[in-house]
Amino acid sequence: MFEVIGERINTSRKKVQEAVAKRDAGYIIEDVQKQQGAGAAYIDVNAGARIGHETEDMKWLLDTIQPVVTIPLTLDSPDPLVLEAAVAMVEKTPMINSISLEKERFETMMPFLAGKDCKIIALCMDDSGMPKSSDDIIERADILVKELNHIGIATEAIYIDPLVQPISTDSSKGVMVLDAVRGIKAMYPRVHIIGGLSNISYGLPQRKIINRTFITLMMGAGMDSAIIDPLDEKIMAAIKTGDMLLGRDDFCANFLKGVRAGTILS
Ligand code: THG
Repeated sequence: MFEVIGERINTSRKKVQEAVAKRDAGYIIEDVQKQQGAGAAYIDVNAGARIGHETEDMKWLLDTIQPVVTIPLTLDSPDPLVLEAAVAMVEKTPMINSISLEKERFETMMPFLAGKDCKIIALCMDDSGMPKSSDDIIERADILVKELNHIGIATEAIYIDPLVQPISTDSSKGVMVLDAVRGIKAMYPRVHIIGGLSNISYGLPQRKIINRTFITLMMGAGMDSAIIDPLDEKIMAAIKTGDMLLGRDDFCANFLKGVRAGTILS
């Protein structure tokens, strides 16, 4: 089944930032319980927006969230030191978000990840920047899988993020990432493909219909998880319907459950 990573606990969101600044645990607890109830498989935690406070904010968020959810956490930071502090605090096997091929990040993250029991999001990013073609994405994914396998991380524990880019500035960006996902899955059928979606619609109006259509195309290409808002019923309905159409919903049971609950509508 498709895995939804709930994206809402991110201090780039105004209300979350306010709650974190005030140490308002009630707001955070209610939000994560809603995300879990809506079907999130993981809760992404990103404390990056209050400059100079990331480590302490991350620790406070983990202390606040961990006792009230049964699902594991996705620890979201570009800073290896923040990730180390966060990994040391979690009880359930976490998903680490993320490693990339950027030299400094790669070289500090690899020794730390060696032999660890965790899931890892690997961004197809290197020091030359965002990938420029589907072959670029595939080549970077190949290096990431080989390197992570080499330090004892199983392919099944790797989530490749091909990096979705805006279609508004270059109309080939959708096809570029879809081709890349098919290429990566042809090479590594057991690797997971993950991503944020909102970048595809950046700069355009009516973004949600773009994100929703794109996620079903990505699912067809082989994406099996995404960092999204699980409280968005329409995108969740598209994902459940996609799972059913791709043969991942025995007897259409989850689809029918969603219809009975009133969350899946035509
Ligand atoms: N890949 C990986 N990790 C990621 C991303 C990715 N982590 C961060 C991000 N992208 C995904 N998380 C979010 C969290 C919140 C929002 C978007 C992505 C969000 N955006 C509102 C918007 O775009 O309208 C902001 C509005 C607000 O302030 O509330 O909420 O791609 N590996």
